Amino acid sequence: MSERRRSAELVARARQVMPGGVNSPVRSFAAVGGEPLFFQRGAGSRIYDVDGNEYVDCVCSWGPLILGHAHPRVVERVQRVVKDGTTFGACIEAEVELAELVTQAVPGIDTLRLVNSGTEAVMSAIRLARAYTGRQDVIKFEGCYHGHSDGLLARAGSGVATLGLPDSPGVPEGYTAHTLLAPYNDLDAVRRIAAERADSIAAIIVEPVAGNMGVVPPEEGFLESLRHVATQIGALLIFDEVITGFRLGWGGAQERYGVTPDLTTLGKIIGGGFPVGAYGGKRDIMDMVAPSGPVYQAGTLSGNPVAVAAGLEALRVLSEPGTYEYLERAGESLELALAQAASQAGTRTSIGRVGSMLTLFFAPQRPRDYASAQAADTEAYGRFFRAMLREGVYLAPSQFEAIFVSTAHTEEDVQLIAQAAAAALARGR
Ligand code: KE4
Repeated sequence: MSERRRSAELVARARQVMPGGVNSPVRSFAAVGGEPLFFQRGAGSRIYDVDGNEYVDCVCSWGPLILGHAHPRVVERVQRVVKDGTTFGACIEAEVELAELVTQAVPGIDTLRLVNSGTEAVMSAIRLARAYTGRQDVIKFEGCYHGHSDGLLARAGSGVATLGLPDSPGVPEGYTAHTLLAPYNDLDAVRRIAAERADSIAAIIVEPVAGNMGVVPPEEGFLESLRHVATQIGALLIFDEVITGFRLGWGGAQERYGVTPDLTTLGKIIGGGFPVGAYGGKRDIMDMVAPSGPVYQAGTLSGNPVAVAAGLEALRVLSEPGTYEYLERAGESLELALAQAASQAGTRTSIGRVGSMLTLFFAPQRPRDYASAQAADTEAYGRFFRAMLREGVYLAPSQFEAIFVSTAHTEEDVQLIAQAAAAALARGR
């Protein structure tokens, strides 16, 4: 591991011209100590910093790179398409193809709208749910993160949790007054809120598998019950599948768990490494979106040829037989290897995993909600993160994020990560 001199120089320059020297808080390493790394190349399961150090990448850009870095088919298609122009601000055939592919894959999506980020997708879905139901309140779950739109920055996960922010200043009281909070996996809390405010609830929004407080799976019956409660009170059920869409299976978490929401938000994987988000759902709901209906939402670069080409090619590669079986096996293998390393080191940890997304919690009991996730020893996680960097493994710079395994990660990578963890945990004792 060579000195990270060039990264250090770039941090100093970056902080002169960008808040915290970063374009997204969670990548600042603020939660794990040390200075952020600057990277310059990715290839398959590996990522390289500007000082030439190589790491096994367990972040995969927070989920989009389910095929690993620079998949040859995605690169080739983007190179071919970009020569014919990057954006027209007008309709193209490829955006229809991508919409057809997604609507065929995801059970709860009849029609969809492409946008440019997960935040935009969720913000638009909430607006649509409020318009469709004529109601204002939204139930969200503590520790779930749905992007940074004003009304949803209440007890959010991901970077908000990472930086220990209760929520965010600058959000007018009125905006979050309509955001009702419940603990994840707590159906009694949901039923209490529903009983008190049934007639004012437009939507229940949930990460069907939480990925922003660390990976916290839904408990048996949780998602089915949310479906039942939403239907009962006339609210829409929104699955935020920005992480889980095309991650946990071809049809996402809703197919894996057999629960169909009224609206679904997507992002990350469907852009193939480019900025793409989407929201979609039942036709009669989506028909309210302009220009079919009165709910306004727009975007200069929505459906642009390059991002759509990358997303289409990535999904075509993902659709090939055996891909998800491979991802399941790789995720399970990594969980077992990490659990063994922790047990041998005598470290009190637990692992939350669904498929190829997992989190090693520095907590003896596997968290079931935000409060129990926050009980994790984030100092210990910081020491572990820094030790893993020294061993050549790049983990998420926060206890409240996920390890993402890609099709580019081999069993050799899994063993390398496990050996690094054993060394890092032994050092951390
Ligand atoms: P973006 O606006 O970052 O594309 O998506 C927001 C979003 C919405 N919904 C879920 C479930 C999400 O996880 C996200 C974004 N995820 C974080 C990492 N967990 C993005 C990383 C970052 O903020 O730098």
